[in-house]
Amino acid sequence: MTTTSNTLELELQTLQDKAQEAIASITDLEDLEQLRISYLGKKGQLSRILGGMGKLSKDERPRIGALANTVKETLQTNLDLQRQTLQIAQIQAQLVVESLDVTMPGSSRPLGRLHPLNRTIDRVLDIFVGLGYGVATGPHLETDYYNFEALNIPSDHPARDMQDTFFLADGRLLRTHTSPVQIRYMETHKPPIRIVSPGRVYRRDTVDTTHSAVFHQVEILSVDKGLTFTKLKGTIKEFLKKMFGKELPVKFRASYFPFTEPSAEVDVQWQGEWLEVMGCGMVDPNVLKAVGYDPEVYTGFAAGLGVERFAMVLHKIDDIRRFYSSDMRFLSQF
Ligand code: 2NM
Repeated sequence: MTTTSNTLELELQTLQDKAQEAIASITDLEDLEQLRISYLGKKGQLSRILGGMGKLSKDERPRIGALANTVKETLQTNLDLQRQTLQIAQIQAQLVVESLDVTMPGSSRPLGRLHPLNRTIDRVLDIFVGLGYGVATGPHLETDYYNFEALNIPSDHPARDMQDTFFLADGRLLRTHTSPVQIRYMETHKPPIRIVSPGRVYRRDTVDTTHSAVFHQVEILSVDKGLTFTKLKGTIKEFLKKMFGKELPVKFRASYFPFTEPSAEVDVQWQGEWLEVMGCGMVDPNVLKAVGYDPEVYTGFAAGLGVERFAMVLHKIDDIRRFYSSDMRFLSQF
């Protein structure tokens, strides 16, 4: 064995010891790759040592070559193992940082809800839709004809004072009830018809606990051959039963509306009190004539309720203005 081969053998052994120590102390994947390049890369330390093999004799070369291969494989294995260890450590660290405690309470967000007036309207509509009625809506700005004339309320009629009206300079007005929607519907549809009309209405009233200049109505209208007051009563009783959740004593008390004859107010006995909840009647023949229906062939019944008033008696609300004041302490109760 020559000095050169001994020197190379020693250098290889030293290289392996140094490299193994360095590999074990590395904690970063990027540093580990730099280390691999510096030992096993093309211009690395192992290549440099092997550059000296040219000086070896032919019979020394295989032994040193084999040793060099072993060193290379050993270092490669150590590098691979250390890389795996670091990768696992990196994933573990990431899992700690990114982990979520799914048992932690979430941040709650306030949930929106429908306004009690809209909830009341929706319930009324659901019931009449269930009875075969279609929903009809129309303009809030109306003409004198649709709001009054066609509804059998001529200009000198005292009923015009009953619903003091907001007029525009051009003679148009804010509808005082949803009935004009039904006039428009009858003008464009042949009987039989069954419609329910919800909407906002306007009256020049002094605001107090039971009056608002803007409020809401739902009106129903049915026109067909052979409709009678008895059928009107049956419809209203069925509606009230569904609205109050059970059958209650109901009273039809004679009243007056210009657009119905006969007319009645409907009272319902609830929690020991008689409550006036709606008005109704058989559509006046003059109204049927105004829309081109023959009152000798068709009869109609109609009914209307004030949504605010209905919700007030149902929920024992003392002041109509509570509906419009956006007070969450009030609104959250419904
Ligand atoms: C009510 C009471 C009685 C009513 C009448 C009509 C129409 F268009 F057919 F003539 N619509 N609604 C009516 C009848 C409304 O509300 C208290």
